[in-house]
Amino acid sequence: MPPLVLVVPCFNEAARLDGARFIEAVDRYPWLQLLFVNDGSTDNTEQVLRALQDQRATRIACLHLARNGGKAEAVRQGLLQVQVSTHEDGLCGFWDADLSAPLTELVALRETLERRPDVQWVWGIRLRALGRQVTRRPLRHYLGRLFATCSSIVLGIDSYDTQCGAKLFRNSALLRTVLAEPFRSRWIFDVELLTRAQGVLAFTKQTTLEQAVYEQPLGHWEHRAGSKVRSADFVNALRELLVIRNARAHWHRACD
Ligand SMILES: Nc1nc2c(ncn2[C@@H]2O[C@H](COP(=O)(O)OP(=O)(O)O)[C@@H](O)[C@H]2O)c(=O)[nH]1
Ligand SMILES: [Mg+2]
Repeated sequence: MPPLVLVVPCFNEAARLDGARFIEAVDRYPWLQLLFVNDGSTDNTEQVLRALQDQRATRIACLHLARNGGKAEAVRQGLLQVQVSTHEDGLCGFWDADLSAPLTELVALRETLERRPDVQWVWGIRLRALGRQVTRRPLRHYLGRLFATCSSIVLGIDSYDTQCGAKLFRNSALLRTVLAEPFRSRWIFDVELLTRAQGVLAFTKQTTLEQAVYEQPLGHWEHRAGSKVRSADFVNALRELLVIRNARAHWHRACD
């Protein structure tokens, strides 16, 4: 069972962070380690995370960033730290701190990586369908569908749901390469990850993005209050699609 280090970005999460659920997960899954990235929080997040770390010091680590740089950079810093400190055969990922996706969802996502050696990344998606418990606010759901359509038109990548905060990766050269530079987008770095990976894979010619990335519907997702994302950020997200499209040529050239 390869170890899995899960990066959990936290910006002012002191009131929302449910420490007991994280402790329960590390106790239940011997392969799981947590790396919380405190992204320059101005509330008590640092103290809350230190108390959590003290409870399971060998399984829970924290990275405290001095200044708030946004989720994209916090996740990048966390995943980069995992790359230097863990084994090449290992797994990593990132997960939203509010546990909209419960940590029990890790089992099925991880199982796909074990069963499918050809797959590099397994990304959770929020597919509303019978037999699944996916509860979202209608506005967020429909904006999400619209965004996926726009993203597919602008970038030609047919992802169903790039913005779900439940994603796993292999610790491979592909991941290290796409993390090498800071993201240009603040809101939709997940789309930028796919675009960068597309460039790297086109260069190495070993596989395609469609083969390397597997979108897997979650069994359970539940809307949590206290989101820092506003509906108005939808416009920012659309603008960033164009930024990513412009940067794509630069990135693909850098891979050549
Ligand atoms: N590092 C960092 N994380 C953030 C920031 N804003 C949000 N997050 C984290 O991103 C995750 C998802 O945030 P949330 O507000 O629930 O967004 P939503 O679920 O997409 O509505 C949580 O783990 C947050 O702590 C930020 O400025 N910096
Ligand atoms: Mg959330």
